[in-house]
Amino acid sequence: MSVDLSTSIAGVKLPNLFFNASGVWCQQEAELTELLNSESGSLITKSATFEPREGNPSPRYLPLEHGSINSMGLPNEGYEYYLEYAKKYDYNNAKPLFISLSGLKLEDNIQMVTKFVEADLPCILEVNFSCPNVPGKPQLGYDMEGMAKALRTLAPIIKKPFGIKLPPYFDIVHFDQVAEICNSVDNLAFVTCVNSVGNGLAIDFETETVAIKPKDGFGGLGGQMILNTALANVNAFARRLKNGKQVIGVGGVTSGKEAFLHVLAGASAVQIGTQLKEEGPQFFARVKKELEDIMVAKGYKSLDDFRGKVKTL
Ligand code: RRO
Repeated sequence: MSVDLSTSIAGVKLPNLFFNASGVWCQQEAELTELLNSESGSLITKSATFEPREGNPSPRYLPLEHGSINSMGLPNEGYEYYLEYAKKYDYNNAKPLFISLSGLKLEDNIQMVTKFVEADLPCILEVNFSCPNVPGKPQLGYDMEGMAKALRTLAPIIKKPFGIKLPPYFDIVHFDQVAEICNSVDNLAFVTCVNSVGNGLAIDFETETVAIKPKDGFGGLGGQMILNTALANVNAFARRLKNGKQVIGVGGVTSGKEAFLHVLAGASAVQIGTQLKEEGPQFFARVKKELEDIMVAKGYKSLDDFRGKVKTL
């Protein structure tokens, strides 16, 4: 029996549900080419700011026993680099292109989305409301009024379906509030849950020293240790979003099993962060095969057969 891993996001078909989480393997064109040559179903570029940025001092990423910590500080080539990439991208290729934008202020996001709209390209925008690592810049995702204002401003400019990258939330009231804001924006087509769990601290027992240099060692947590937070956020938004709005799951996927759980919680696509960084783009072939094997064993033929169908007690 063959199974179908294809999905659609914002009305665009992906040959399979897997792609990179923005920030991993996607800052420069050579990395994006490797994603294109992998078995991913799509690809997304590193969050772009208006101007290029070097980001925070190194070491700024470290794998941990059960995941990772990072405080990259938004290193990127500046939005024009990704706009040029999007202009020359071959959209006949089966993989749709997602572009992540992360302006340091609303005015920057307005200017960047305007440039993408003017270029009239078939790429899909994911606006990052949740970078936890720029010193002195609290993330928009935890400022309900700021997020509502940004969405009310950006959505009419973008016009087409687009998405936002959300931080993890830890309170039911916050799920309700954010979902209400999202549901009020017609062309918001998807939310990507979750960005890294912000401002964790890893300390080496032997050397009694923090793991990364920026912000006295504070950084976003990713990988296996955030799986359950990610699943909760995926499911919370899948339950609350209306009118066909979708959830892209990200967080803690190290094999087909966690990808299966993300879809069961309600994810329409699944992004890979830490595991892609550690294993490289060949991870996509493995995770696809593992999810296919799970689906065969359980008798599911397509993602629709079990998406969002987690049982409660
Ligand atoms: O570049 C980063 O430090 C970073 C970003 Br923009 C983000 O959205 N999430 C993350 O874990 N790191």
